[in-house]
Amino acid sequence: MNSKTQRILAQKLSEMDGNERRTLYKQAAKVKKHTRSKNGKPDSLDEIVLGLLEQEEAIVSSDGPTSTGTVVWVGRKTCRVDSDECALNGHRVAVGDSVAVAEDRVQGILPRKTLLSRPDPGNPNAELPIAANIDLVVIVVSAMSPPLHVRIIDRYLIAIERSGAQAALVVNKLDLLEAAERAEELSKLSAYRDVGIPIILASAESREGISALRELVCGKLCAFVGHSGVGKSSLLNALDPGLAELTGAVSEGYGRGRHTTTWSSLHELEAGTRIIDTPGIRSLGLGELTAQELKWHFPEFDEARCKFSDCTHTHEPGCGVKASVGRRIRPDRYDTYLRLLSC
Ligand SMILES: Nc1nc2c(ncn2[C@@H]2O[C@H](COP(=O)(O)OP(=O)(O)OP(=O)(O)O)[C@@H](O)[C@H]2O)c(=O)[nH]1
Ligand SMILES: [Zn+2]
Repeated sequence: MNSKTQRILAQKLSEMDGNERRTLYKQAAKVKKHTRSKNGKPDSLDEIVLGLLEQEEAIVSSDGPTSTGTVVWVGRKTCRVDSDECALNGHRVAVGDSVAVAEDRVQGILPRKTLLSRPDPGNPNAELPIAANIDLVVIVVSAMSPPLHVRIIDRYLIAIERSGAQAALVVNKLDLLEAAERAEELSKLSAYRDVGIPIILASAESREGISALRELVCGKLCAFVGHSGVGKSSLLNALDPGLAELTGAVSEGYGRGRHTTTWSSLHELEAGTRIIDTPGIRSLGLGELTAQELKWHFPEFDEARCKFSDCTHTHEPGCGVKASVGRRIRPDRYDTYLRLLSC
């Protein structure tokens, strides 16, 4: 970055408050983590920050009167931006996106803080957006009925890690466990606790843990994920009785074509807390985890340049990935990989 661009950046940063600057640099760090350099020389954090600011300005100052808003629902050709229906205009928007709109047409997508996505089956290098700008993904499991399985947690964690959002774990239906059984069930989660993922023990039935959950989601854009029947709707209902009715309406509305436009996939709780609920989020982590998908979720393994093309990175002597654990590859990421392989 030369001194002129440094001055431009300093000027732009001086017009922002401390919070805005922190958010911007966090966002830039995520961009840096998920983009590979084209010429072998990665962009510096400052260069990425400037790029994000310029991208935002270019979109907002495009021709004609432009407003910005949040995408609350996405259809095939249109989306809803706050309460207005707009043409997608060729943009691949996701629920949660901030977009610029002019004449009821999306003009551009503002830089995303986070992006939950899945690999495009037709193109291994492309991704299909599921939801944007989510701050926190709450993984819900139940202590019993259905019993606690950790594999699904790992499936969600790799997707959340890639998105840049925070993860938290809620163990629901604690009321179904005898006090003596608690310790044994919860020992299954020690690996997650050790890496600092917040864990809330809860019961939508007895309301244990509900105030801790409310505190956790407060002011954030969240998604609740988990197997069917673990109690996601019941927990949302415990947080806000009006909300569960809305989410119920959305799930019954799937596949009803254009009528679904009257609904929103983004629901507001008290204190600016918002919950995204879409078919894409509901199907996250379900289905077979293919070898290609596993590879897509661990891009840092590629950088370790294991010299064996068909290596499982588990027991092979001389494996480059194993040699990088604790250096280029975080040990907890490698543990997640091993758990996913062994199930
Ligand atoms: N004992 C007990 N039952 C619960 C609790 N939370 C939910 N349930 C019951 O578990 C069942 C499933 O709850 P839901 O809230 O519909 O689960 P869900 O995760 O939203 O399920 P899907 O909508 O299918 O994804 C219902 O019969 C609830 O009454 C709890 O804390 N304790
Ligand atoms: Zn290897």
